[in-house]
Amino acid sequence: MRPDTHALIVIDVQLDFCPGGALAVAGGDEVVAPVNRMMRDYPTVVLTQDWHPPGHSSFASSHAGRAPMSTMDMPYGPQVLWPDHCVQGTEGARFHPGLEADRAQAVIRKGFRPEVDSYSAFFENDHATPTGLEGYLRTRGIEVLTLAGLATDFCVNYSAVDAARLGFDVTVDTEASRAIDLGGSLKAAVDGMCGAGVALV
Ligand code: VGL
Ligand code: ZN
Repeated sequence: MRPDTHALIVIDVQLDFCPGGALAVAGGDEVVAPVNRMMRDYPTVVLTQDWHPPGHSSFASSHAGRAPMSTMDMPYGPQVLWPDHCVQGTEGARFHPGLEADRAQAVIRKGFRPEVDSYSAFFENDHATPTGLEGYLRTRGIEVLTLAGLATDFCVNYSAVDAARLGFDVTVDTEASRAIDLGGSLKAAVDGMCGAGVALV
């Protein structure tokens, strides 16, 4: 068992990001077994859950004439427009049924504000609005984070870079993560994480 200062952050292991889901990540369901194994080693486990209201501004369907996977300028910067996914209360928003979600002490839901997306577990995509996860971890004395889940190049990447900037010691477990890889986004994410001091194993 890891020391009490360590936590595992499991990013968005939800049905819509698994094969057959609305925004399926190739091999997304393959992270379930390694994540379950890792959870046994950590005294603190936090799950994140992408949790959008219907008509969310990150959905291509919310913008007339816009195709999924295109990019749109938002007041907070460029935003990829996604197929509708992880709508609050729907089957696709549920955790993968094989995920041992009962092991988690906290679940952070994100992306619930209609006008801004939230890739990171720490801040919304305006890079300013906190989710509260930093406070949760700090008040519990946690300093060392391992991240795993979906997707390596979006939510895992943004979460890892924010965590490193906040001063946490951060490792991403790439075997327990899978990427969307949209237009070179995986390479950019790996470079960005390495530049921010995130360890990739
Ligand atoms: C994610 C795109 C949109 C993710 C969430 O979990 O990586 N990607 N919403
Ligand atoms: Zn989303």
